[in-house]
Amino acid sequence: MDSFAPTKDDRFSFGLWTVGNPGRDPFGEAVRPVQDPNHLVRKLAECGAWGVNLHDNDLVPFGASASERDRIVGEFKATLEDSGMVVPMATTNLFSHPIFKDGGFTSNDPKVRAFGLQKTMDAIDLGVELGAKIYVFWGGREGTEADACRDPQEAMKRYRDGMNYLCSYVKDQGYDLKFALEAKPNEPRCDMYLATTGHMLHFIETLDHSEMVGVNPEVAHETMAGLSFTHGVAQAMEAGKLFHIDLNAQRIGRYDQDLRFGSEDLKQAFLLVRLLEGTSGSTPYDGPRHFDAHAYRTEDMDGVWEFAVGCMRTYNILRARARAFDADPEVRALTATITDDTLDPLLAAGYSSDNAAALRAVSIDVDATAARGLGYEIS
Ligand code: GLT
Ligand code: MN
Ligand code: MN
Repeated sequence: MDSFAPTKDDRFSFGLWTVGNPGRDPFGEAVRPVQDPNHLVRKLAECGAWGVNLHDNDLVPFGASASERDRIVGEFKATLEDSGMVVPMATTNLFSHPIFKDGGFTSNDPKVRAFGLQKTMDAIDLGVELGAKIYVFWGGREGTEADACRDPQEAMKRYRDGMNYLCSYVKDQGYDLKFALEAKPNEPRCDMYLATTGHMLHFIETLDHSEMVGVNPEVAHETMAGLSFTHGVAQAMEAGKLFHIDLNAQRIGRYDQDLRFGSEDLKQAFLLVRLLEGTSGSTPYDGPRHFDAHAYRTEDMDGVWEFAVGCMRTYNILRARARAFDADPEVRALTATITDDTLDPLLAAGYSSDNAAALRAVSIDVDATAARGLGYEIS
């Protein structure tokens, strides 16, 4: 019996575009055949996944007629039902079609912005019909190469107008749906707007209905820029804004690799799982554990299913390691908060002129405090 084998209780999900990724890249053609979404759902269920996510066009081809759409969606719902799988999240493809080549919501052309809204409203309807509670926005073409093409302040205003419009649409329909914004610093555009989770967190606070909007950080996207993913996620959690997460692996400075979870930088992966699971005592993340990754281009479909199970098992192994780490008395001693009967109440009381006078009167042994070794190198 494999104690790390994934089960539905782990709430692992994959995008149709991940296990269905045919391995195409800018330099080479597809290496794997296009997969039927229904087949992908059945195989994911067999592997121990709980959920499947999709872009509108992962399921319904661009330009399909209404009757074709209804047939495809009906069959997909039956497959979900049979396999006991759910659709926790859905999203819109606002990056593949040539109309979006210079942005969707931030385009200079109102026809493009209007089409982006039309397409997203249709895709939101589809996601809700399939049961999605989270709607992800990755602005894959919201950025520039010829940066003088628009005032970046104007781009922010248009991005905000788009989000406000769609929040109002969801509220008007009475949908039980939250938005999660996904940042990426570059690729496929030279420079993308709202490049990091931190940029997104501020932008969200400027929206009309900020309470229904959070973030969907992705390991690869923060790591590409050399940032600490764990710190970005922690900031989002602390703000109550971690609505969804994209787990994968990435080497710093590369293109968006979307590698198998834990296959690079295991220490960051460990710290991330520790944070999400709250093993050090913080409040855990309770949303889906979503893998936005794909198998190496060297693999056939057998390799893809090895990859999918590998993402989930690695998460479960790291969760067990994180629990053991935080239960270790030596770790607990090294990471314990230092208490001080005089300073703790003074710091907790916050500023007033009396408190500041009292704080200033405390004598702190600076040299002794600075000289203390913290023991983090202990082995
Ligand atoms: C695309 C992108 C991902 C996003 C997907 C959702 S689309 O695959 O690379 O990071 O999460 O829009
Ligand atoms: Mn992603
Ligand atoms: Mn990515």
